[in-house]
Amino acid sequence: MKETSDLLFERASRYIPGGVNSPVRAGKAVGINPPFIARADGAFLWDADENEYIDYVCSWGPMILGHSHPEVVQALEESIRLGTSYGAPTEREVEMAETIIEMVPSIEMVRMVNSGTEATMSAIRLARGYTGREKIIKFDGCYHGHADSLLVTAGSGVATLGIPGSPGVPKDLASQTISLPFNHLESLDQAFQRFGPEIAAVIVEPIPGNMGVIVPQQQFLDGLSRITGEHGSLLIFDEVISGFRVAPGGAQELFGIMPDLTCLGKIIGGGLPVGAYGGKKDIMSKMAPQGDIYQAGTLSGNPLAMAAGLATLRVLRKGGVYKELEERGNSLFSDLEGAARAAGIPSVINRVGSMGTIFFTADPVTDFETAKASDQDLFKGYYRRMLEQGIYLAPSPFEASFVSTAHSQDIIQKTIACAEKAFRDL
Ligand code: HOZ
Repeated sequence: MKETSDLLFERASRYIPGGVNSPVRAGKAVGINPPFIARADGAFLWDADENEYIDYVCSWGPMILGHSHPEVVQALEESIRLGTSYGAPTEREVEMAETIIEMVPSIEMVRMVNSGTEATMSAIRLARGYTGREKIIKFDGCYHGHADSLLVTAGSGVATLGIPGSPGVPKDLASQTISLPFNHLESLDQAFQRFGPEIAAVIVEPIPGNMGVIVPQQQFLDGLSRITGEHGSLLIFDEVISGFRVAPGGAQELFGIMPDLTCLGKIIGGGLPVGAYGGKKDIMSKMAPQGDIYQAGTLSGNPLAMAAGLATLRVLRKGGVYKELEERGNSLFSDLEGAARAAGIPSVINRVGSMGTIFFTADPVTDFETAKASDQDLFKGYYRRMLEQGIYLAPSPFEASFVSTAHSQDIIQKTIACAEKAFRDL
């Protein structure tokens, strides 16, 4: 029964484009009307009709401690009594900057913004201003938010809805973006042979999560760092999803790479709207008012977002959290793989720590082409059967599932039992 959700969707569709404030969640790719969520706690969500779901979307990544974690709630309760926005510097922003710099290996200086899109957009402007060059390289299926320069062969909603590129992006700007296949160093080499002196930056999700999860080859990431260094271009890691998720210092810690700039978001706000970009001091100090490259924001460093983010990072820094996340991620995804195999469903699991994706295909999934070759009808059938049993997954084959510290082994085993049934019925 989801009568109330359906009524809400009908109402929403009258006044909000497609009835939603972000496209993927409308559920078009899987042919559903979305449940409207009323509340959340731990690993669970409840919709407006009181249906209960085990949540593997985790707000698309931020809820690494589960929903309404007591330490985050307490920090917010204390903070809200002190006012909600000042548009002025605060001690908490300094604490946040210090914490990020301690945790993320390559960051020496950082600027807070309000979303991942703002972070990547600002990092691209900085790279262009710093190098005096205009072209950028990205990778097919990587999604870096919806800024004009970055909506080229993008993942996430753009891939889910099969949009080739968005109307409204000036052709001249899009032509400055070169999109290459992920995990293919040769194409990158060739692009640099041809355009090297014009390339301001290479931006990459070091662990792509927006075409489903793709595991990067170590030599690919090493190559990105080497080639950008040789050509005087900047390497930008978009760690909006992988930051604080796969290790305290993100993918750059896991793979031992020092990018020039890093974009952050999601976890760093503890579930409140936030983003950040940071990197080497000589580059970051070009930002206004220290330098002349401009970027600003009234709500940047918002005290509530800082309080929730700092509380989340404090919990994550306690010993054993990442080991626990690895164990739970491993249980979920390896048992899922076993269940699909037992049912004779061809599948590939791509996982890094507590983020992963099941692709319905027999062949390895290493880039956007191979991700798109997976069986999307099978995904649709699987998604709907899981939702019917109260398992809330991202409604797209091109997104990640996330496990939080609130997903106990019991919850994971209950999920596997639902998957077994879904695979049997497919
Ligand atoms: N583009 C985000 C997922 N990779 C958010 C989707 C949504 O909130 O609908």
